[in-house]
Amino acid sequence: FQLYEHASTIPDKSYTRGDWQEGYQSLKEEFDYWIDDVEGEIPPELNGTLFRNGPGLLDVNGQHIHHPFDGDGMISRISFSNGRAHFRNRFIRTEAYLEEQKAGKILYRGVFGTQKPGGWLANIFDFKLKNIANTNVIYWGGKLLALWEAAEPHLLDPHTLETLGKEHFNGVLSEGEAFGAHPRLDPSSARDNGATCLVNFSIKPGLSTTITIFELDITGKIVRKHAHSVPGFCFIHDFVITPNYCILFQNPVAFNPIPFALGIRGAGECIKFQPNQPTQIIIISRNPQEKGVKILETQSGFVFHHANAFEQGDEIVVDSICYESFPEVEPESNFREVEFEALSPGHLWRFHLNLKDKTVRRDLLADRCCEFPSVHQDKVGHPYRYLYMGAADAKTGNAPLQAFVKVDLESGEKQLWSAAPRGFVSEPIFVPRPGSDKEDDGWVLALVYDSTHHRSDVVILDASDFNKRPVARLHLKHHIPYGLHGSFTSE
Ligand code: 3ON
Ligand code: FE
Repeated sequence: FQLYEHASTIPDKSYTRGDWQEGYQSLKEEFDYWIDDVEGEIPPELNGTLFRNGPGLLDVNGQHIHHPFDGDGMISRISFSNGRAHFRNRFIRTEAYLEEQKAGKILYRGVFGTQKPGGWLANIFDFKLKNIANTNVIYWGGKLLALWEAAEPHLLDPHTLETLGKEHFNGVLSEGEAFGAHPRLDPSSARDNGATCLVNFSIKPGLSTTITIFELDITGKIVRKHAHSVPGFCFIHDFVITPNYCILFQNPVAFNPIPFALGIRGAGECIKFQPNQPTQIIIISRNPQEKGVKILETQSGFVFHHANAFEQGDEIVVDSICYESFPEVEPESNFREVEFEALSPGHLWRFHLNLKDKTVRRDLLADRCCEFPSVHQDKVGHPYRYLYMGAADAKTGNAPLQAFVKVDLESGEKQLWSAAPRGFVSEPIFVPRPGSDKEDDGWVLALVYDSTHHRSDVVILDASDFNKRPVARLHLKHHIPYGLHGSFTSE
C-alpha cells in the first residue's frame, strides 16, 4: 500500500499539478478482463456491479475539448462475484460520438465551451446540443441508463454495455426532452405501497424555468410526472428528496446568451454568478395534485451537489456542498492549467428550512474542500448519521480531491483516508453489507487514479473504519479519466 503514506513528504502541497493532469488523458481503448492484480482481499459477500460514468475522451482525434464536462461518456463496469472482480468499459455510442469518430474531428459545440474548429464563423447560430451521456449511470427497472441532464437517457445493455438507443419511457419523455442526471431513490415510497421508487427532475431553461418532476416505479415505468414554473433562469444540477418534497437550490446566476449565439462561448460559459443575490430554495410537493412551489431564500452561494435531506418537525434539513462562488469557465483558459488555489473550495453545509416561518438557517459542518457526497441507500430522505465524500488532502484551501472523508453527523467525528501525494480520488459509493442494519456496516467503493503507475485502482474501504488499510485495492491495467457519477447494483 505505497500510496497510503501521508502528504508529509511534500512540505507545501500534497500534490503536483503535473501528476493531477495525467488523469485527464483520454482513454481510447475498450477493455474486458478479470482483475487479477489485487492487494488485500475482495470481500466474498460483496456481490454486484459498480457502474461508473464520466468523460472518456478529452479529445476527438487530437482536437482538444475545452472542458472535461464536454467529454464523451464512457461507462466502466466492475462486477464482483465470489471474491473476484471483472472489468469492462465501453463508450456510449451516441449519435454525435459516432459522427465525430467517423469524421475524425469535432462536429458539435459543447455546453462547456468546446467549439468546432474554424473560429466563431464556424460556430455562430449553431444551437444544436450534443447529448454526450457522460454524467451518471443507473440500473433501474431492468434498464441500464446513461444520463446527461440536458437531454434524454441512453439505454445500454447491462452486460455488454452496448448502446441500444435513447430511452423515452414508452413515449412519456418526448424526443430530446431532458431527464436529469441526479435521480434519487426513495427507499419507501408511500405512493407505491412502501416500495422503492426513483425520483428525478429536469430543467427547461428560459426567461422562466420549467422544472419537471418524474417518479418511476420499480418496473421502470414513469408513474408520476408534474411540471412547475419558476421565475428566472436556472442552472440546477442536483436536488434532494424527502418523503413529501423535492428540494432544489436555484443558485444566483444570470445567463447572457449573446456570446453563445455568436459562436464565441459555450452556453455554460455564459452563466455569471451573482454574489449579491440570494440563493432561492425551491420546495415542490411530491404529491402531483399539489400545484405551486414554495420558495425560501438564503445567502448567496453555489451548489452542485447535495448529500441528503430529511423532514424534522416544521423543518426540512438539507446537507449540501456549497461554494462561495461558481467556478466560471474562462473561454481562453485551459482546464489543465487550473490554479486550484485561486478557486473557492466546496464546503459541507447544513441548511435548516423552516416551512412555518419561512426562514433558512445554515451551519458549516466541515470546512475541508470536498465534493461528491454519498450516503446509505436506505437513509435517502430520512434522518441519517454517516456521510462519505471526496476531499482534499489539506485541511484548508482548494485542491484536487485526494482523500475520502467519513463524517459522523451525530458526534461530529471525521475520519480521513488519503491517497496523497500521488493518488487522486473520485466519487465514493457506500455499499451496505448484506443483512446488516448498522448504518456504516459495509464498504466504500471508488476509483482512485494512481499517477505513479498511470493507472486507476478500484479501492474498497471498510466504511466502519477509515483508519484501517483498504480492504482491497484492485489494480486496473490502465487509467480511467476522472469521472463524474455512478451507482452500485446488487441485482
Ligand atoms: O441551466 C440550463 C439548463 C441546462 C440543463 C442551461 C444549461 C445549458 C447550463 C443546461 C445544461 C447543463 C449541463 C449539460 C450540465 C452538465 C454538467 C456536468 C456534465 C457535470 C457537472 C459536474 C459538477 C461537479 C461539481 C464536478 C466536480 C468534479 C471534480 C471535483 C473533479 O473530478
Ligand atoms: Fe453531479
